[in-house]
Amino acid sequence: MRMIRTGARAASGSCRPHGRLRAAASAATTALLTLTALAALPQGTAHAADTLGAAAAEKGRYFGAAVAANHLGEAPYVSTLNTEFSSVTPENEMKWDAVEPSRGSFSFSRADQIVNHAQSRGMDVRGHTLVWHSQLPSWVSGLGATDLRSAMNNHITQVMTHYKGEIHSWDVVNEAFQDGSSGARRSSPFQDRLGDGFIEEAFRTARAADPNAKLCYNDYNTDGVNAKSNAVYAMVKDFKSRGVPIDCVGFQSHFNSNSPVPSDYRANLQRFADLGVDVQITELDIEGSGTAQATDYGNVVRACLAVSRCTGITVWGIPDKYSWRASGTPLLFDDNYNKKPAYHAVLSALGGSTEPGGPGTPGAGCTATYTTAEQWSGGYNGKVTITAGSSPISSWSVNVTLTAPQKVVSVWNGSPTWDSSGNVMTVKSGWNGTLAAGASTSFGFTVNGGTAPPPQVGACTAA
Ligand code: 9MR
Repeated sequence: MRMIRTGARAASGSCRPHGRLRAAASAATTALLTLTALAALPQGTAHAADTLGAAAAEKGRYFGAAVAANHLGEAPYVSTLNTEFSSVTPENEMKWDAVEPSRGSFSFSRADQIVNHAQSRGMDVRGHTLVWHSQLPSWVSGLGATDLRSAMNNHITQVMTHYKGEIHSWDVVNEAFQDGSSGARRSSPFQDRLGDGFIEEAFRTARAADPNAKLCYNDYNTDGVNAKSNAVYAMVKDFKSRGVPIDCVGFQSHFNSNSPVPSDYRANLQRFADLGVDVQITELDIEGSGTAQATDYGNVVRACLAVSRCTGITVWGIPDKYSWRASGTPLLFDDNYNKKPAYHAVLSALGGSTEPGGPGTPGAGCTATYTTAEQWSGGYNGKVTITAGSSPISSWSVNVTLTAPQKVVSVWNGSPTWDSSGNVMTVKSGWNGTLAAGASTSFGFTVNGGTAPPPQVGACTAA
């Protein structure tokens, strides 16, 4: 059956819009249902989506996952994919070694499996990737310049034609720049034999093959402003000024403690968008767990939402166990497909609804951490930082216990009451009770009557 369809794709050589039309029809149906649902709600009741894809759609974005064809037989994998995501990226199935393992011999069956699944559910598909130094069959690396040029252009043309009209964005060239401070292109068969011009040539060939697909350059370690992202920025700026067809830049966003979410992440996305291209977060994963991981995920989503040309986010896998970095538990679902705090932070950042404290919402509530801000002989200023868990909160409360003769003489950014002993102070939020998932505020207090022992700060409770 696949053979017939593949043959038809190749033979027609023209746009096969059924996939896109089906997706559009499905989007229209969703829009209609959303409108109906909104109309049915009592006036004044906020409507909040309860899946990643639906919440992102309400913000005009897609929310996707990298998908591996060999997991499509696993029921909870498929149901999580179908329920939560509106876009898929084949994790490995569209790479050169998978689709053209020997010269001129194309094999699309694994990738087709993913595309068919996506289409049957009205999901978009990101194409990943056409020209990359990795997962490149050895026959390509062995070619001389002339042969390599025609092999590259043929590869782009054949693959894009097979999926013509069915891919919303293609990673045309992947990871062509070096890490570090050089800003140079990475050595690869393409770079070494064809020179800098191979990237431009690949984009021009891609535009001719499928004029309706968005053409992206995709890379990692380009998420903040740095030498590597500056080099990519200069290339995109040059392409735009010379009319080389490029529509989008993908920021892979693989984060861990060595490569944390940069503080200028949003600003970096924005400066690329300002060049006149869309930006997409293409391979998001963040190693870690609990509140810290949730906070990072929420910040990434908020950065994308703050940039109008950030059109979508793809996480690089569904459950942690299938991540390329499984030991770092970097994804939104645990090995049993339970939603992690990071999931709730993402849904909440997208404006979706999560049930605070409900089943499957570990990390909801708040945490309180104490530091001594200033100290002098006979007293100190204490500071307590309150951080919301994986769901937004509207008020918080913390107990602070002092040891006599220490006494609190003033409190700011919180509203205190004391127990009968005078040693236990309960501080409740005032104006600063409303916190987004993962967001923080603090209150402070001055103590006279000694500096030791430090105050005991109890558990934070939230509503
Ligand atoms: O997740 C992919 C993993 O299964 C492959 O073994 C690996 C091979 O290079 O590629 C992984 O995906 C990469 C993506 O295609 C490009 N950016 C980096 C990703 C993580 O390595």
